[in-house]
Amino acid sequence: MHLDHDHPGPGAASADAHRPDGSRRALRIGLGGPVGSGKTATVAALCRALCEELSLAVVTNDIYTREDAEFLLREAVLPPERITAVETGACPHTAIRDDISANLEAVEDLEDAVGPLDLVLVESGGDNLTATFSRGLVDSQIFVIDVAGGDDIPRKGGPGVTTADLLVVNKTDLAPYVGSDLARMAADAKEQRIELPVVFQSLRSESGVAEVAAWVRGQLAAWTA
Ligand SMILES: Nc1nc2c(ncn2[C@@H]2O[C@H](COP(=O)(O)OP(=O)(O)OP(=O)(O)O)[C@@H](O)[C@H]2O)c(=O)[nH]1
Ligand SMILES: [Mg+2]
Repeated sequence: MHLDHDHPGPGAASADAHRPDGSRRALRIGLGGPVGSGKTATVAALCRALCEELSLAVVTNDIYTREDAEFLLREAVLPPERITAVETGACPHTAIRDDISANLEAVEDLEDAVGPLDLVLVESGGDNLTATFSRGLVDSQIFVIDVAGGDDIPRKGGPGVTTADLLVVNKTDLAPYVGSDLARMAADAKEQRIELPVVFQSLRSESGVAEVAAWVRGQLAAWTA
């Protein structure tokens, strides 16, 4: 059991940056956030945006199924051997924060099987605003919320909104239909996060995941520097 409720902030590396053979392991980025906010869709778009330039793999977490992994396999965003599902069987945050052993094993097995890898994306099962990843599992984390979940979510705060290395406010295309005030969401997010970055995106728009992909490239540059 690995207990880690301590989040030292962006750029803080998790333990063991090297593999047993001394080579640098892949950068691990976690994606968390409420149910249905667009985590899997963001993972899929990131794979499509980055797979030509990077060696990458994905670990998904679902409570009782492998649906997110099956979606990514159906969409063929990566070759099948680069996508692994962890069935958590309990609250999603347990597997990404409290007992990270199944996820660590999945990440390490992927590196052994298809490595060397530059990047592993770990998607948490959809959870509430308090869910964050252990720094023993991921090096940085993206918290994905969406405009349809209510434009008061950034104001409500919680560790995902306030401490994630990147906050993504997804589905901006839906804002006019659900009456969400994007300017208010941006102001509230700024107040909660001060200097930490926030990206507003619509995966239905032409620019799609481009800004998040650029952020990932920046994280990777810092990791390999
Ligand atoms: N309109 C719109 N729909 C989106 C966008 N991003 C994702 N969706 C849709 O939102 C739904 C949920 O997306 P997912 O990516 O499955 O959400 P998730 O956060 O992975 O969900 P869980 O893993 O079940 O918590 C899907 O029908 C997506 O196609 C977006 O930017 N705009
Ligand atoms: Mg998902």
